[in-house]
Amino acid sequence: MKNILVLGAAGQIGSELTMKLREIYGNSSVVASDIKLPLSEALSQSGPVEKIDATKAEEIALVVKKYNIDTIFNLVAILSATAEKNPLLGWNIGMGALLNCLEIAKENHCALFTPSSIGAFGLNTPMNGTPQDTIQRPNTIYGVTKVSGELLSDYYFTRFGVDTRSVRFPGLISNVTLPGGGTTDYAVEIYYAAVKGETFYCPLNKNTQLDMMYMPDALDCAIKLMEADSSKLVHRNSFNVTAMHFTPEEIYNEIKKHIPSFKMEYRLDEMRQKIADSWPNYMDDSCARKEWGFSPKFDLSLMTIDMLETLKSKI
Ligand code: AKB
Repeated sequence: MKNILVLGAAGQIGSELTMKLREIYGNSSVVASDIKLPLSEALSQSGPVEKIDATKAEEIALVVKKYNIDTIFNLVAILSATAEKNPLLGWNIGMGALLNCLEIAKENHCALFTPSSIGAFGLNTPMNGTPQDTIQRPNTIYGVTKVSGELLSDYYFTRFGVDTRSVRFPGLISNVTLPGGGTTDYAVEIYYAAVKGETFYCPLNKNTQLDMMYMPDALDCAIKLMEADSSKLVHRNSFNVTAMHFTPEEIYNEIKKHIPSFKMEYRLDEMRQKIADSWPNYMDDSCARKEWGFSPKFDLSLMTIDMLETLKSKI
């Protein structure tokens, strides 16, 4: 990777991935873009910034040519719960941006990273130890776009030789930019409530177990996959990756070890619960570990220490 374009740089992943890429590959080599400017001070002051609406192919193409881009991180998506409220928007944004990226990557010989998600699975997928290759019949529009995206990305690789790579991210927990409209967002919001001394109202029931990952591991994961030796990749779109799995009750109890006065109550969000119930309890990510050395560092306990320390100094 020499010249990199990040689409969706203002988002939960983009805001941190852009800074990490700049640290590794040099500030001027990483272009941060989003549909709305200005970006944060950190992003705007550390390197090039461009305004791009990723559903407009010509806007991406212009920037790809201007900076001689060889790698695109396409982080444009509407998360599961928001997409479910506006399915057409979810489809148009997710698939529109992806198709544009695939075509532009084909024409300009770029490598392309596009996250998939645990949302690419559905009710008839094996829930425990979900295999890399298994039934994918999601019942959400978010999941439908993710499966379609995986298939299209593999198609562009086999048909046109475009270097497409992807992972099925679990819920991502971070302390820089809040996610928005996801089903797993509760696992971020709970830390903010704990540090602010507020009662947390959990939208999922106490037994809902889901895969999760701390943002530093998610960033390493995306970069490591894009740097991986292509001849070792048996799979491409997309690899199961996970770092931990827990229920709301388990994360609550972990936080209580540090803040014993913290209180959580359950206030179910029916739509989010339905979505979460259709996702795996935990995935088998052995292919990612074997094919490109995926190895996350943070478990629930280490992540909780780091999240609480960081948020205490931030809030
Ligand atoms: C969501 O909850 O929609 C996302 C995801 C797991 O893809 N965080």
